[in-house]
Amino acid sequence: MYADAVHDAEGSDSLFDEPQIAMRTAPPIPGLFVPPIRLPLELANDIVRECMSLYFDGRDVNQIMLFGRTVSEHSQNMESGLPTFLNTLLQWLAEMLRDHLPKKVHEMLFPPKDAPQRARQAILNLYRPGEGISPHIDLLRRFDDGIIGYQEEELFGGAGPLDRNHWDLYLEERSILVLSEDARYDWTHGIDGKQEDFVSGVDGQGEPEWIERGTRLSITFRWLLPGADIVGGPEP
Ligand SMILES: O=C(O)CCC(=O)C(=O)O
Repeated sequence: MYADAVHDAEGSDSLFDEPQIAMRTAPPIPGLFVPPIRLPLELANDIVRECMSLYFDGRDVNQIMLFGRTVSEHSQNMESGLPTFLNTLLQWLAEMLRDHLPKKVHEMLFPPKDAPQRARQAILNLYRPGEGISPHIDLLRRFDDGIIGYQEEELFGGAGPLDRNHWDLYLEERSILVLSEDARYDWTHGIDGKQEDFVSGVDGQGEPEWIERGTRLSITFRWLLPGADIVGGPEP
């Protein structure tokens, strides 16, 4: 995954077509968090199984959007509207991210039960090797601050020098990413459509290596802004 400052119209690919080296740790973009935790293998396998059998197997689709409902304060099921396996994932994320995010960010992503209820949207994206997603900022008038991403398979990265407004980040299998504040509003993010990525050595040690892409499944959660669940009007 890479991040570009929106103000940087030129982008920052190497002038000499040298491959950029993907970082393995998050660049210093305010509001971007890539905590050093991984979804447990068993839970990850369950999620892949559910996603593939419910949405992708035998169908020529690579993206699914799911919408949660704004539940009433009397509802027992706080995540009503999303399938159970996504609620299980959210519960795990809420627990595990607690020690890795500022309290304010954690509460934005996982509000206390007595906070006003909001509706989540989940997007499942399936990427075959060579596929990516164009740089973008998630829709400003549809989604609020606070985006959680989970990726099942390897991604890529590469790091520009510090004085550039472009960063390449290699996201390890089963890693978690949070976009908030500047990272959500002032930077675009995207995935180059490549077959392999040039990635820095583990812990920044050793030679960079080429890593072949596999099939990648990502799940992202967003908050719908009030009224954004009503479709059919002008695009927010
Ligand atoms: O698949 C990803 O990790 C990113 C997806 C994304 O940027 C999006 O759905 O807006």
